[in-house]
Amino acid sequence: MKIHIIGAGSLGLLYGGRLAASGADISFWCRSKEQANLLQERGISIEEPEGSLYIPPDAFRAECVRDYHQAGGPHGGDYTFLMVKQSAVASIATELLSPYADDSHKLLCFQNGTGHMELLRQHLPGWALYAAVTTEGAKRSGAAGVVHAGRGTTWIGQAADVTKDGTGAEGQGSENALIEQLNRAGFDSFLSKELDVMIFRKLLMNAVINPLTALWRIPNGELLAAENRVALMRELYEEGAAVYDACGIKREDDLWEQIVRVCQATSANTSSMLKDVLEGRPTEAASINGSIVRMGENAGIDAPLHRLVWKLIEGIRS
Ligand code: KPL
Repeated sequence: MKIHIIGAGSLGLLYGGRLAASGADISFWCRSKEQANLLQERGISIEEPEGSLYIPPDAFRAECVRDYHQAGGPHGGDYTFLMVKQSAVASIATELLSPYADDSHKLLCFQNGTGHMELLRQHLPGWALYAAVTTEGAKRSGAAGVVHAGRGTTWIGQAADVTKDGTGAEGQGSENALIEQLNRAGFDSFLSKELDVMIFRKLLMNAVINPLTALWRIPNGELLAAENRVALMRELYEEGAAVYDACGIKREDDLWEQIVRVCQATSANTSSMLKDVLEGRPTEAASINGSIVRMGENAGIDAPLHRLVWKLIEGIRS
């Protein structure tokens, strides 16, 4: 299976590295030429709890996004994994992928938060779009290394308005092959028909875990280490759940327990929002907590705690 991976951050390297090790044909599209060269010189090191995994440079390709069009863009790939932050999705759609807007390719979108699927649908009418929701924990250890900081689950679901003619891509066969490939690479993966449930499940997980880890500058597991921290998590959870109920969004009865399990399974991980804060980058707070606030507004209910953590996070950088 040939997979293009746009974005070689912690999750991109983890998925691409393990997929390459399991025999998939992987091309990384990196933001900088320097990172592409480094990957191509050094290979990728993945630190797993049970030991290190080294993926030599001849097991994959790494190029700079600037060379994407010249190299044929998405052509020849079975799937393209979009593994950049929410904030980079608009420019990837308009600058990198728009020349292929009407072609029929398959794009798997790994972003946290909401809004990216609608935006991509607007810009890529011909593509089959899939949301990939993952609770895998990964953190960088240098430009060519990644620590697999917590095992999780990956759910993949196809957007309902599949392609512009409404026929979908090539049907379930290729999706099953993708799931098999991901499982061979060590990712516990499933196809889901409930795209909304999986997106909103992850949204509330991120809305509870990410801002608190970023404000307190602690790894995910530390959230559970003190009663007052758990109490605030629970308040964020309850407020988010009330917004979901007001909007008629289905949520599982054990969603709170799932959030606690994700903290335990990724206990050593630095959440993506904490990483952004530590590196002085814009965070995804607006599309995570901000998204819950806006959903509440539309349904006529206030979500003051989500608004507060969103604004506190944004204030760190202003
Ligand atoms: O999605 C994550 C993130 O950090 O954005 C979790 C699952 C919380 C892992 O850290």
